[in-house]
Amino acid sequence: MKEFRTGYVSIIGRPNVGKSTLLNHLVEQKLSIVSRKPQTTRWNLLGIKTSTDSQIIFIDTPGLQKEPKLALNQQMNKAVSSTLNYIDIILFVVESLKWNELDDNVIELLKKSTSAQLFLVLNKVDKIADKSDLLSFIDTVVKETDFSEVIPVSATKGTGLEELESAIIKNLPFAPPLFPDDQVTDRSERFFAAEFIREKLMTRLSDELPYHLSITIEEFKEENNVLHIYANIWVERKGQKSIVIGKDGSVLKAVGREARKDLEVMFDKKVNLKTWVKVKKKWTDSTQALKQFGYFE
Ligand SMILES: Nc1nc2c(ncn2[C@@H]2O[C@H](COP(=O)(O)OP(=O)(O)OP(=O)(O)O)[C@@H](O)[C@H]2O)c(=O)[nH]1
Ligand SMILES: [Mg+2]
Repeated sequence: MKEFRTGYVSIIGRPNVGKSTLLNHLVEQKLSIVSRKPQTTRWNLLGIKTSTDSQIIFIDTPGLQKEPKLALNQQMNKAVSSTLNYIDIILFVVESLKWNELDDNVIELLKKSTSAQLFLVLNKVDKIADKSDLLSFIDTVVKETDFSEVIPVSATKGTGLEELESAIIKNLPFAPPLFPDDQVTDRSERFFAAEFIREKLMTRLSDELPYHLSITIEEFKEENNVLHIYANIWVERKGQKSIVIGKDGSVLKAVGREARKDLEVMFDKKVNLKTWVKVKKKWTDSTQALKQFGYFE
């Protein structure tokens, strides 16, 4: 019998390169929220993939930011660093052909803070018309750093994901599994309820407003086969509250409807979702508020 391999694989990169999309496609389930805006992910999230001879424990992390000022953003960066001392492999995700100084910032941190194996994952290759551009991009990037693997992928289209997965498994240590084979994440149902609501708000609201929102779940109970979920949406100012609610409650209704659909798929149950919008001044820069909203684990 082949020996079993198990290990932690952290997905790290600057905001918006497609880390969460990659996690979802690797575990073949929507766990992590995705949006077109940078800084969507705020917490580390495990996605566990178990097969007959391996268990890969992926960690999706927030996009690493350069010198963040607000307490919220500092906490997001800390979440990334907190994975660095126990992981086996890092998937350093970049957007193909779009290297910028934030990528330099990430690679600098990785080089100085971890001895884990470094895989370079070049995402969004579906956007490249001329593949020779990709080859010259790879040439430039690998000159600077010693990567154990360099793998072009498209997280949305699924290109390269099998190659990525087999390269990961080959490089994991021999060890028994750490989680039961039917467990796919470490997060609670409440966590997903809050995140799916936030995702719909991020998609629907423009500009800066999504960065001033946080969700708490006040009630989560099952009665007669229906899940009743009551959530607070926290904003920083009164003006933001009326935007989130929308004219005659239109925005909040649409968000509730969309989030409920996703939650019914995830929990395989009917969901009754109620939301309230509340103001907590300057919560993004208050350690106390961040604790109350669950940002410190
Ligand atoms: N064309 C294309 N778009 C992609 C691909 N992967 C992700 N995207 C898009 O890129 C955007 C950002 O994706 P996310 O998965 O949220 O990126 P992220 O790195 O997790 O972002 P943060 O959580 O903000 O750090 C979304 O609009 C995705 O649909 C890909 O392979 N091809
Ligand atoms: Mg993300």
